Amino acid sequence: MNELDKDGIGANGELDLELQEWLDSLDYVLEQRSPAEVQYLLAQLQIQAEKAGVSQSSSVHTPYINTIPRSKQPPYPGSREIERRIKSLVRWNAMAMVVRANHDKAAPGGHISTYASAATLYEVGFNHFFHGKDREQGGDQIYFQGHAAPGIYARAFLEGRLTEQHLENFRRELRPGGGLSSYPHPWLMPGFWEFPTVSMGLGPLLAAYQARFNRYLVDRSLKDTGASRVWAFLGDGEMDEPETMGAIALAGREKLDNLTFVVNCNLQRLDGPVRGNAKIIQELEGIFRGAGWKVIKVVWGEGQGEPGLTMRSGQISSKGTRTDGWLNRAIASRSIAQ
Ligand SMILES: Cc1ncc(C[n+]2csc(CCOP(=O)(O)OP(=O)(O)O)c2C)c(N)n1
Repeated sequence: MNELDKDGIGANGELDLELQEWLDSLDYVLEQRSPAEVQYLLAQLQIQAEKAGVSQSSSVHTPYINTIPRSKQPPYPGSREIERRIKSLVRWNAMAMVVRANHDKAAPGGHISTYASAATLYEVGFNHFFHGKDREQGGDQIYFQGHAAPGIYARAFLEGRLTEQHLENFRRELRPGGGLSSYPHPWLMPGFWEFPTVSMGLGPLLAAYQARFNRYLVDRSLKDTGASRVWAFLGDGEMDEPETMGAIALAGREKLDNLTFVVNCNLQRLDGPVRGNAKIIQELEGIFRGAGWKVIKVVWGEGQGEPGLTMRSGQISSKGTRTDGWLNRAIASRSIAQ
């Protein structure tokens, strides 16, 4: 070995030359072979090194980039333009509803940044992933992030399922003529919400148990829930709750491949920023992967800071033995201020 730098790596160009040869070989097999074959070759290299005493500690983290590279992104299966316009209308109405409610002297409050930063995630879910109850085998079950309720109401308004009166009575559901509950709860709005969320940690835990119960129904031949997927939309602050951590461990242990968590990492929680200067996406990836989940990271998108939401259901809900996590970077929390 030549002159060494402080990490024990050759400081002159010889190692770079060696590295280039390895990279060229890798490029060659990447072109010629399938991803599984490349994985096999890399694993063999690692085994060979381990046998020689060169240990490569395994990591639950992958590089801080999108999991699905641009070259592997399929064409978007819809109209980005129309969908973006609908999303903007929904987000505007959600904001108007909350702001108007707070002009009332009762000032009932309401959140808007949660939905503002997660609007694209929900639209992609509604337009491309969620299955309704009219589907054979019952459709999907969705745990909406409680503080995102204004956006879900605003969307239902555009669909004609809620009236202006409902929106005017946001957070005052007992008013004459009806209104909307602050948060999702089937007791408060039986025809609208399927599950209660909002006490942070409740959604992920209920979702994991729901997914496990769905498996139980199949295993006992009580009901065919095989095609149902359970979704939970969560904030990065909510990931701190002990219930959330328990849910991740339970789902991994039980190999619940019918469960997807979508975590909107907008870096804020009511009482302050999430994790100061750390990379929350990386931290969460480690927790999920460590518990046996499959993680898809969406760190950036193609333009204007929008995430690259071009995943096919085949990728996000692939029938492996693992559960899905979908980590998304903050995209639009700024919109409330504009
Ligand atoms: C158990 C519990 N503790 C405290 C709160 C009060 N609270 C409401 S929203 C929130 C922060 C949510 O942050 P995050 O999960 O990151 O969601 P975001 O709104 O940023 O998308 C807190 C602490 C709560 N809802 N539940």
